[in-house]
Amino acid sequence: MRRSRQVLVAACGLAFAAATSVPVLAQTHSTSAPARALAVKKIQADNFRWCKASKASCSSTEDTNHRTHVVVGQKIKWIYRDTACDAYSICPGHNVTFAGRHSAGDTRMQGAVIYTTVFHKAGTYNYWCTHHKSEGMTGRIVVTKS
Ligand SMILES: [Cu+2]
Repeated sequence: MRRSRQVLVAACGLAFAAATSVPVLAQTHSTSAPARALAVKKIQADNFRWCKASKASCSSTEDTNHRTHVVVGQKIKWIYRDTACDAYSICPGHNVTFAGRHSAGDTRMQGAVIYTTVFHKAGTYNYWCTHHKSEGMTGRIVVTKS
């Protein structure tokens, strides 16, 4: 009995994986569920720039106006990893500032989250660090519906 139940569960799992599962999930959950199901998009602050958290480091020449694509409801996290900023005793750290929202303040601690946010409307949103905007520490979040 137990074995046949396991086989049934495994078969259901395969059938579920083979089916176009995303639309089914979207239909069976409430409107707040997709935000939890989506992977968190992580952006790092490094070399006085913003770039993908999966990169070893940001490029001070390539990552000005760094672009990040997310979908509506997807959480975005900015993480401090800037050893270049650490090397300057006068570096204030970094903040994340949009025209209509911003981090609570500056962050200067390895691995710390500078800011977390979610966009509920599709569009393009520019952001920057107020201290280093003029040096090129600027980015853009492109939010699409799906
Ligand atoms: Cu900064």
